[in-house]
Amino acid sequence: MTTMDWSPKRVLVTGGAGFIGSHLSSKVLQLGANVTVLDDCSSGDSTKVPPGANFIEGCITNPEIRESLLNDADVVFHLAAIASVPLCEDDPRHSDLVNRQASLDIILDAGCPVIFASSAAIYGEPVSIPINETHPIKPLGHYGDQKAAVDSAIRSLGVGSNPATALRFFNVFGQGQDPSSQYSGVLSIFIDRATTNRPLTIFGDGEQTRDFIHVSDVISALIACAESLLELGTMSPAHGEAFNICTGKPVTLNQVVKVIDESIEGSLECRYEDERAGDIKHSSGDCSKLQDMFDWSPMISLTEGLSDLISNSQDV
Ligand code: UD2
Repeated sequence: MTTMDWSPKRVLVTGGAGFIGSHLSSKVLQLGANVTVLDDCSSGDSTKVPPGANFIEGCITNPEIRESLLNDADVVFHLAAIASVPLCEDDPRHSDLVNRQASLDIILDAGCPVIFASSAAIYGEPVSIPINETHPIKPLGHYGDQKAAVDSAIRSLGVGSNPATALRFFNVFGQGQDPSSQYSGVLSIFIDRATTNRPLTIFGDGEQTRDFIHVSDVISALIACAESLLELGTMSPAHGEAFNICTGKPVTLNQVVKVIDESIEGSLECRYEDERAGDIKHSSGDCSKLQDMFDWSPMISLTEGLSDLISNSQDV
């Protein structure tokens, strides 16, 4: 779907050793770009940085590192964050430094387009479903507050700034998501357990809904926005805007379990436990803004994405 020649481009991926960032770094390398990854490996893993990328181990809060890398970039994908909601709650001062302040510095100091990883967390408990980009911004905790502050700053940029856009990720899944933390995405946990004959734990009645989007569709959205900002600058329809990155096809956890059950050999055991404190019941996004503005559509269905994850974990 790419229309641009990436070969002369210098691409900075903050958080490029993480789940989404490492997929993105591989893709832009394949497109021929010169890629630099900045990651402090607090949650990322340096072994995920693709060969061929220039890897700088450091934090986005370090002004010298930030300045020197921004000076050498033609486009920045800013994905680095403390993405764990409980970690942000435990240390709001530190998470504010990383998720809000350093992010604002990157957006204001970059002399080039910035594509920022915002989050569906900024919507809080939905008041209407499906959630479109005009839905009220009412985050429930520090993580959502910090993402909302940067998202809002991007939306207030004028034509005199550098080009920037915010992509609000819903529940991203795919190969390479670490299942080992209790805060990992539910699909990586479920697949890990289902393929090792361990029971799944469902918090609540399993009727909560989520809009799961495959990481490869997230990457194509990031690239579509980057190309538009690179080509048109602040005249790009993405500049100063925010977009939902989702499928518009929510599923319940019980439906997810059914798909996994049909895809694995053997029987799947599920245990129901109390609902997780602070959980949102329904999350379902509307992605028509991005679809209408760019030639983008989610391509990988949940069933395809899950069966790919299952076959890969069974190959290991
Ligand atoms: C996502 C983000 C979170 C924050 C939040 C904002 C991830 C991993 N988390 O949380 O960072 O942005 O959205 O709304 O992307 N569950 C089970 N069993 C398990 C694990 C989870 O039943 O073993 C349930 C969990 O209680 C929840 C659902 O699965 O109802 C999805 O959980 P999640 O942690 O994958 O994602 P979510 O949407 O709660």
